[in-house]
Amino acid sequence: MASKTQEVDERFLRRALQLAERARGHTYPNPIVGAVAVKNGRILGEGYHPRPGEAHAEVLALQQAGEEARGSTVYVSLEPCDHFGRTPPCSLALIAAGVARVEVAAREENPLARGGMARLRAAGIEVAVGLLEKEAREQNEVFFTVQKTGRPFVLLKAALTLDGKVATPSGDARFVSSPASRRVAQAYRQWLPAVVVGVGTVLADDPALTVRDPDFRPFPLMLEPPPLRDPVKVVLDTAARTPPTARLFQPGPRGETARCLILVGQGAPKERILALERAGARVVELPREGSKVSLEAALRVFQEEGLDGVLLEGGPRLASAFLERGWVDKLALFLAPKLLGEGRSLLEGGKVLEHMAEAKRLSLARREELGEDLWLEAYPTTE
Ligand code: AOF
Ligand code: ZN
Repeated sequence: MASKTQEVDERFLRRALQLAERARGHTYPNPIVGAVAVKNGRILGEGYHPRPGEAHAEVLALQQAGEEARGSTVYVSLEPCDHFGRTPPCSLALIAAGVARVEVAAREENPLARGGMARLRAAGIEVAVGLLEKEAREQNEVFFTVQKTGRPFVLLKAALTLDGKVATPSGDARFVSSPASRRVAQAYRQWLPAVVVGVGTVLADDPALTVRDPDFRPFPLMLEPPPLRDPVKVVLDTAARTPPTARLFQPGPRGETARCLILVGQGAPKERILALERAGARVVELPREGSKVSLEAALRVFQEEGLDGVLLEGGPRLASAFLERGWVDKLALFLAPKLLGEGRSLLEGGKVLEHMAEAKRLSLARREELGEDLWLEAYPTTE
């Protein structure tokens, strides 16, 4: 049974995780981090890291607490940093403020920043780690995946009929899932820095790829929605067939123009590239792999552009290519109670498997009803 002090610690630590959520989608390449300074059961200061280059969560919480921070416990969702990055080390700020105890949810894994807990302990501060670690790691799964794999986090999102179809044979996909599902699906666009589609999806659906009216249920720790912002819009388009009049180039619901990145294959027609640039896109020519733009080269562009996480929104060939290479980190699927028969599948063009035993296995992390639809989140299991 959890002790009374553990219950108290968990409550304040949860508050730190909730504060971090206020900046979801705004901190890349940094994680979202929240901190709370507490003395005698009373919150003296709270903070969260709002965006890269700005103050860290602990520093803001200490600032708010002022002199009172001496002798306090600071609860923080991520191990305090121990490096001079764009801002000075939080470890030194905590030591200077004279805090008595630091309770950390998840350990830092950025080799440049880690070491905060060791420095605090060496300065005689009591440090505990591991409470709400699972929640804290999940909250920053993009950040932790990038640290681990050295490539962007990829989330495959799709709406399917019960027979696994995402569109009719002619490509009509409007709409598979209900409005309630589509609002939840939009939250993923706010979370990840970029949304990626194949040119086939642009030609078939002409999607705007904006965040309009999201329902933030994917993030249970979120108390209030963060400021809305659109993701960078990326099209994989070997022959530069994206129409310059496509909706994705148009200003979003808040009047802003999101960055558009069109990745074309070497030798794509120059006049089409120019037309896309005139429409406001940045066009990058990439080597081909077979008849398509090299996905490895595309991932490198995402990295260079600071796009630490991408939302794959179709189509089936792109989804299949990413999955086969082992580059899909998570899936978010919306299953509508419909049957289509012939149609486009979630995955197409991949290796044909002989035996059921070879099927790609997933571990389900969420199964929820969303009106009539079923909402699933899953992780490919690593065999
Ligand atoms: C913390 N508290 O609130 C955040 C941390 O360039 P800087 O100085 O902003 O450092 C960024 C790195 O610090 C980032 O990559 C991550 O490892 C850590 N983020 N650490 O103690 C915070 N946002
Ligand atoms: Zn820091």
